[in-house]
Amino acid sequence: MKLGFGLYRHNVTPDNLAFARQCGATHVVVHLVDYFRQAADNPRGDQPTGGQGGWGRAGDPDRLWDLGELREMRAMIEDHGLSWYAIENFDPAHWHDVLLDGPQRAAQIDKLKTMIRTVGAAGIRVIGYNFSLAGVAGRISGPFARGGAVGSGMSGVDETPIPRGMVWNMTYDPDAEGELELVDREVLWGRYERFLADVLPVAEEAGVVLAAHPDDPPVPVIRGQPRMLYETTSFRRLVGLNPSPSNQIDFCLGTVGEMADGGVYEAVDEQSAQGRIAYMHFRNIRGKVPDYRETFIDEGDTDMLRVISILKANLYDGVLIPDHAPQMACDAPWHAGMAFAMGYMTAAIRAVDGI
Ligand SMILES: [Mn+2]
Repeated sequence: MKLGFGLYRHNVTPDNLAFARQCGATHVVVHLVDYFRQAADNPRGDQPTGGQGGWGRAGDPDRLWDLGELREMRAMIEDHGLSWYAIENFDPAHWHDVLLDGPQRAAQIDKLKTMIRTVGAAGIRVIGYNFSLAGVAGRISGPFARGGAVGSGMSGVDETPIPRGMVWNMTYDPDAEGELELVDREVLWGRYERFLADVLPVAEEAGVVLAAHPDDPPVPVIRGQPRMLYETTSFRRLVGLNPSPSNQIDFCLGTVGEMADGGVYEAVDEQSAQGRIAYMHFRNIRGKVPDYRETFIDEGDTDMLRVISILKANLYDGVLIPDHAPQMACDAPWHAGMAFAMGYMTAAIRAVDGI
């Protein structure tokens, strides 16, 4: 298995790429959507929690990922001795009506197909995504990790309705009025199946894997809308929707660890045995939804070495990235938190995998 590092768009700088390599990463996962663009309550720090205003404004609906731009970023990544393994998340501006089954659905499916082909042409093998209406919602931030390190958590479920013009915690139409009407969970699964049927043939042709992130936080209903990937067995249904080899999982160990049913190891085993895990967010937590806390990687409920042992037994060859990590008390809280996680992961992989 491989050690990777996740970077938000504004964090893709020569210094941070050098830092990732110095931490032992060989691969990077890049979020191309700018989650920090226009949200006054989301300063460019670690990661937004997902308040009622979401993560701010979605991007430009007419500006798709561009091959030249991706090649330029790839060259910068490779200049630092790293490989670009995955892009994480589509911009709601590009696919809101796929999620909502709105009037622009067909045109947006075409946009997604174009971008999947572009990603394949740029030599990037994986796109992580979230098929979710509320997206990241209702998380809190506080001194939850050892020694009062600040991280994310959850304390009860946000029941505030999602305003129209917002989906997956970003606003694509600030002028829309009213609230999103309630969508039935089975209707949502139907939209998901249709999306996969539309884009997976193109992904296969382009040599690209689509990797689904589970609903974060994983509760059955949040902001009044149902979720799909909130149980440790939900991945089984997702994979069953479409057998394409490009239908895979961005296995967020933190999110799956938060799931109420407690089947985290079984899910890692089942999905890695079937070769369905494209990459893993390697993050630890304490507690379950709707009341959990993010911890340092070595102090949570999940036995991280047991997870690596399961992956090794199933010959997992994908990437592990730290996802996010508690901020440490020093002049560089984000860097220190990530370096701590990377050091732990390096040792854990070496101890179990022998590399
Ligand atoms: Mn995650």
